[in-house]
Amino acid sequence: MTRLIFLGPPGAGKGTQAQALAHAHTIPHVSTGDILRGAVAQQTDLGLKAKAFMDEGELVPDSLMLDLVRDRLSQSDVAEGWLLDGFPRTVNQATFLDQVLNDIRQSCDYVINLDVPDDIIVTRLLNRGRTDDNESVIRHRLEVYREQTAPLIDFYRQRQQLVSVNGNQPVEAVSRDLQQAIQSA
Ligand code: B4P
Repeated sequence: MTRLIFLGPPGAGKGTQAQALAHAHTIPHVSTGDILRGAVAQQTDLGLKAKAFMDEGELVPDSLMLDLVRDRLSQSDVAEGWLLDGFPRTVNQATFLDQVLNDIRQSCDYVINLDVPDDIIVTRLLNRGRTDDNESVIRHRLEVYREQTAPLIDFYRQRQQLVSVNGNQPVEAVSRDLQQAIQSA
């Protein structure tokens, strides 16, 4: 059974690594970014509300995020394991996740922190070319990350759940280091 959280700055490769690992372990990859983009594409109520925040590089408010995550983690396909990618992004979201996991009698095994320098991130995201991938929005997402998400590194380190991996390597090398880190953690 595998239950992992992927942490790291925007463009660190959370989605890339979580998708590959989920496939290898045949467990669901739960990406809040993918869920939100799906909602935007389908123009649901959630999507219509979230779009402006995503386009600006802001976090989508907790009033939209929390129930969404609780509902997703209560579904039957994630009962045997999950990879959570992009959630939590704030200490408040992490505290909420603790409560949800406690309620459903689950716990997270490890929190994977992918380390990548800012300049590499900007280059990667400009190449990815999503609608929220222009330079000023990327720089703003990095600021939001430093202010609101980076404190989670210490939050999980103090709980001895943090595993850091160098994300500034070719995708296959990151995957290899990630597998080794999980096995030896
Ligand atoms: P996310 O979808 O989580 O996206 P991300 O952080 O930009 O990307 P990720 O780290 O997954 O990078 P990827 O693998 O794609 O968030 C998007 C937005 O949704 C947020 O800004 C926010 O508005 C909202 N949101 C999501 N969750 C939220 C939450 N919990 N609360 C509030 N708001 C929330 O990789 C990036 C690129 O690099 C790709 O092109 C990839 O091919 C490339 N790449 C990956 N690994 C590489 C490597 N090792 N070497 C070279 N290139 C690599």
